Amino acid sequence: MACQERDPTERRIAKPVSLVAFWPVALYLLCMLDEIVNAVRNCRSCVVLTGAGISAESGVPTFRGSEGLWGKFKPEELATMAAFISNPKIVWEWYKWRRQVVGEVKPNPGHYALRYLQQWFDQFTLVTQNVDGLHRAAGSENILELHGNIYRNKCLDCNHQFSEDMDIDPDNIPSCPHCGGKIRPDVVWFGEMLDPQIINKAFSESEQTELFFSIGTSAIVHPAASLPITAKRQGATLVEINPEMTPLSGLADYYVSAKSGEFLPTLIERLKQTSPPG
Ligand code: BJW
Ligand code: ZN
Repeated sequence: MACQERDPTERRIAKPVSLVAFWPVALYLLCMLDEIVNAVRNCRSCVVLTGAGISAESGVPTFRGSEGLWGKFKPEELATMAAFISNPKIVWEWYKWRRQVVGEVKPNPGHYALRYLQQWFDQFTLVTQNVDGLHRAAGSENILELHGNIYRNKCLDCNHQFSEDMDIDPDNIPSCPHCGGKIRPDVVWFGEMLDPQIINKAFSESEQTELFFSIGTSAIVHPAASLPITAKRQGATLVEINPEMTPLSGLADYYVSAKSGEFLPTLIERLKQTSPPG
């Protein structure tokens, strides 16, 4: 159910602009901020979907866009089962490098803002496509990791998960103690099914939620990209935060063209001023 009575055709788009040169637009952005604050105050349930963009301000590269990983590396050579079977050494070298990158970074103000946001709701679910563990590091709870976790390993053959830290040597990939299969990173590659329990829970929360935030995702990789569409169809208010427009922007009730690490802390500050949690 939608939490606010509004004209469903109404759509708000905010762009970051110089406050001096474009003060009417800045005022408009402030009005939209207040409307999003009201949506938070009036809704009891919230689902947040995050993508690589929320970790960009921590220094984790995104996948798409000019600076994205897929601009430098071919996904079909690194993020598919076929790639791992034909060249496990290259795939492990790539993941070792990425583990090092995410191991050196910290959550940013966007991650921390989402930890605070959960306090304003009876039901709050954080669904992330990210494998970097930064939401947990920021203290968020109730996280659904759709695409796995880069620090975890699993067996290629029997799927057994290994949560303990394992330093993998790409020249000497360890075998599963249960079945002898090769150890691989516990992430979801293209063409692979997501964990049914996790994706089903994400869909059922999205179907029931009153408010849905899509943050820092290009919204093109399915099934994750179907979650905000499902929520909107079921009557949720949809807010998108992304400096670039995506296929979702036209559907969103509020499209905020801003960095999550800048907009989300502003939202929390405004919420604290006008309606403290609880
Ligand atoms: C900022 C910012 C700032 C920057 N603040 N924002 C239906 C239709 C068509 C295709 C399919 C379909 N269903 C399934 C498919 C196939 C495929 C798919 O979706 N392909 C599309 C590319 C078309 N999906 C799958 O294969 C999935 N499996 C599946 O569906 O199984 C069933 C099935 C199998 C076979 C056939 C059909 C069905 C699995 C998908 C797995 C994705 N895996 C990866 C790698 C994970 C492991 C790893 O990390 O190594 O997941 S790919 C990569 O993309 C990664 C991400 O989680 C995912 C999404 O990317 P994300 O997070 O959106 O990042 P970007 O880079 O794309 O966008 C960043 C955004 O941030 C940008 O918009 C910026 O503007 C923004 N931004 N700075 C806020 N400061
Ligand atoms: Zn095994």
